[in-house]
This record gives sequence, structure tokens and C-alpha cells, in this order.
Amino acid sequence: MEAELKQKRLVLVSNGEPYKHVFQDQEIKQEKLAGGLTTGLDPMMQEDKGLWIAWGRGEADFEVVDQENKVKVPDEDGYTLKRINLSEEEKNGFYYGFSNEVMWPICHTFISKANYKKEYWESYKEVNKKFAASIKEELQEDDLVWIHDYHLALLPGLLADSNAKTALFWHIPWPAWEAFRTIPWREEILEGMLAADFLAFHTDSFVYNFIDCAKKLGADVNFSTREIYYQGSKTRVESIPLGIDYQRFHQLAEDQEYLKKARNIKEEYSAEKLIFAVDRLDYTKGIEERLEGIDRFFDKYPEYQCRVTFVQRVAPSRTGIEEYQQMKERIEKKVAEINGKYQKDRWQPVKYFYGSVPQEELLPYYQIADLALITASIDGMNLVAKEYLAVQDSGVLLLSEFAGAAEYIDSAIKVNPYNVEAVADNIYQGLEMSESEKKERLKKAQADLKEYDINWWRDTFLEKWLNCYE
Ligand code: GDG
Repeated sequence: MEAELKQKRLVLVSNGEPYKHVFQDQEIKQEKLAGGLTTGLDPMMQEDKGLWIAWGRGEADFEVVDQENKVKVPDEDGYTLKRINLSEEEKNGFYYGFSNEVMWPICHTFISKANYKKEYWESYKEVNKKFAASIKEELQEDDLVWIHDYHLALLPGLLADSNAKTALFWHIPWPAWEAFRTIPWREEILEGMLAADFLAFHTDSFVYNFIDCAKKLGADVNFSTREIYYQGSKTRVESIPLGIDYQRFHQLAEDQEYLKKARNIKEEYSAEKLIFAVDRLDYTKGIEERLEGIDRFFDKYPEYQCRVTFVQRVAPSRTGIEEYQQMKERIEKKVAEINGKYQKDRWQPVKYFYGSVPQEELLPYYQIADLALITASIDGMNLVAKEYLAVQDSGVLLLSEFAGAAEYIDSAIKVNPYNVEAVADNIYQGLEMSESEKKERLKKAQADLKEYDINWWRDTFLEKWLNCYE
């Protein structure tokens, strides 16, 4: 497979870019963006010297590009990043509008949150066309075009008249037909995606949902071979769960600097045990449900008052959408309510932080937390769950059964995030778990995380994609 790959160039396309340029102290600085995608694909791009095309969001992004909007990253010896420039109108219609107010809620089955504005759809089509035109300017024979995520669903269709081999990885859930069918432009979206040779999701249930939607559209489908035939082309659909850079996390966990920071955090909170959660501000992450569970936990198990602190970090996200601002206010009100109800002397039950930090700064929290509380009401995968397990030596993961990660991490305690009583009881169970049981569960989880890491994900994706042409 490697030999075959070496002859081809990889063109990666995503909405988010791997590096951005910003102004800092009157100079332009480059920043690598955190997250699974960059960590996983950047080393491969550096080795292959491929091309990455993405929306340039950094304030100084277009100060450093050449006439074709290209820049080498991370430096002159690196690969080419080609930036797409979006106008304010396109940003509002394509990104905030259709991507975040239609595709995101529908794929997460929050139908009532969708805003099916025709202008959003028009803008989504236009920006997908803009990406397609930019890709076509670059295409060489035999290129592999690897597209990412729900912002760019129409791209495979728009590239169908070129010779490019196209594949798409979908990072968020794929919903049941009952949710998907509400989108007035459902046919166009599916048609766009079905022009790809290969499609992959995190889990089998997303794969089945997708094949079922294709069937409802009138495609000829085969659930056992996972093949879809539509308008003369064949698409193979697979589940390939995204992994983390396990080695990196595991090594960092032994770094004395982080261990010291971790100890400082614990001392600062004057609590025996810490529970930790970190999420982007989003209704799919179940932050409000989690706070209900925490409230119930302190009420039902008062012996834990003054002994446990819950640390909730929230990273700003989609700040331009009003719904997200209202959610932030509700969360902060609930935090204040819990603190008002149980706080005693120096002890505060909930410590809440709003703001985004580099991934490394999450590490001490992952390390020191006795329990990670991940109660997403639905999630494609949830990398935080995996990162927590990778750095722990005796922690417990309490994980929503509705996160994609739950299908792969058997040793977590699984919970229905809407069941407040069960969340409270499971927190108690996790805190009471014996050291030997915790270690045993971790050992199993870490072995899996190590085997099915980010490199495994990337290699498996490429191998299965290339198999489509045999
Ligand atoms: C989507 C799907 C799927 C760094 N600083 C902060 C922060 N990070 C890093 C974390 C982690 C990543 O960001 C967040 O990953 P998630 O998987 O939780 O989430 P989404 O952003 O919702 O991503 C998701 C993923 O794509 C990959 O396919 O797993 O289901 O929704 O690596 O270390 N994260 C937060 N605050 C920071 O300050 N929350």
C-alpha cells in the first residue's frame, strides 16, 4: 500500500486549517491548531509534501501567502497550505448558517434547533463550489483528494467531472433518515456525497444510518458489503474510528513539569478528589445535563461534600450564534446555583473556567482527575475521553453511552446522560471503585488506544480507500 501511495499525491481538504497566522507584538506568528485532524495528518503531509486546502481564518493568514494564496507550513521545507478566503457574507451563510445551524443540529438529531434558511443553503453551495474550483486549479493526474467533514458534503459531486479519486471522512454522527429527511435539500447533499469513491464514519451505526438514507433516496444498496450504487457510480462506506496520538500523550504524562502542575491544581482546590470535564461550548456535549447530575450527586451523597471538587472547563465555540450565548448564560447560572447551595468554608463544589487553552494545558487536569465526566448527549467520537485514559494511572472514565467512543471503550462506566439519578449514582460508583479494578480497566483501555491510534486510523483509511480501485 505504501508503495502505491508514494506514487500519488495527497490533496487534503477541510474547512479548518492546520496552521494559522496571527499578529503578535507587531509581528506575524504561526500557530499550529490543536485537535485530532492536525496531529494525525500533519506528519504524513510533511513526509509526502502533499497539498492541504482549507479556509484561512487567521487574522494574518493572507499576509503571508503568495499570489496563489499558498504558504509552506510549518516552514519552507514543509508542505503547501492553500488558503481559501471567505467573505463575511460567506462566513455567515456557509459556516455559521448552513454548516452550524443545519448540518450540525440535524446530524446530531436536534431537529428543532435547525434553521432551514434558503440563503444558508445557497451560500453553502457557493462556498463548496469555491473550494471545488480551487482544488481543480491544482489537480494532477492520479491525485487522491481526501475531504473532511460536514462543511464540504457537496465537494465529491463537484469534482466528479475531474479525474480525481475522492474520499470523505465524516467526523460527526450520521443521523437516522427521520432526522435527515427534514433538510429540504437532502437529495442534493446525498448526491454530492455519493459521488465519492469512499466514505467513512466513526461507528457502524452511523454507517448503517447513512446506507439507509441512500436507500430511501432510491440508491441500490448492500448493507453487508457496505456498497452503494447510485447514478452509475459505486461508493464504499466503512467505519474507521479516529484514534489519538497515544505515544505523545503517554510520554507527556511522565513529564515532571506537567506532574508538578497537576499536584498544584489539587492543592489549590483543597479537595480529596477531583472530577474533570472539558468541552467546546455546545449543546451536544451535555454540559447542562452534567451539572444536574453533579447537583444530585452532592444532594444524594452528602458525605462527599467538602471532599470532591468538580472542575468544568468550557472552550468558546461558535460565539456568533445567539443560541450558544444563551446556553453559556444558563450554564453559568446553574454553576452559581450549585455553589450557592453546597459551598462551605474554603470548599467550592464547582470550579468553572471559560476559555480555550492549548492542548498541553489540559494535561495536568487529565492527570490529576480521579474521574472524567463525559456526558455528551451525542458525539461522533469524543477525543477527550481517549486523551484522559491515555495519561491516567488510576482514573475512572464515566462516559455517555451516546458518544461514539462508548462503542470502543468497554472499560468505561457507561451512562445515559439524561438519567440524572444514574449520573449521580455512577459518579459515586466511580469514586468508590477499588484501586485494583481501576487499574485493570485502564490497562485494557490503554492497550486498545495504543493499538488503534491515529496512525492506525490514517493507514486504515488509506488502505481501504485504495482497495476500492482493485
Ligand atoms: C468533532 C466531533 C470527534 C485543545 N484545547 C482545548 C481542547 N482541545 C482539544 C482536545 C481534543 C479536541 O480539542 C476536542 O475533541 P472532541 O472530540 O471532544 O471534539 P469536537 O471539537 O466536537 O470534534 C467529535 C472529533 O470531531 C474528531 O473526529 O471526536 O465527536 O464533534 O483533542 O484536546 N478542547 C476543549 N477545550 C480546549 O481548551 N474542549
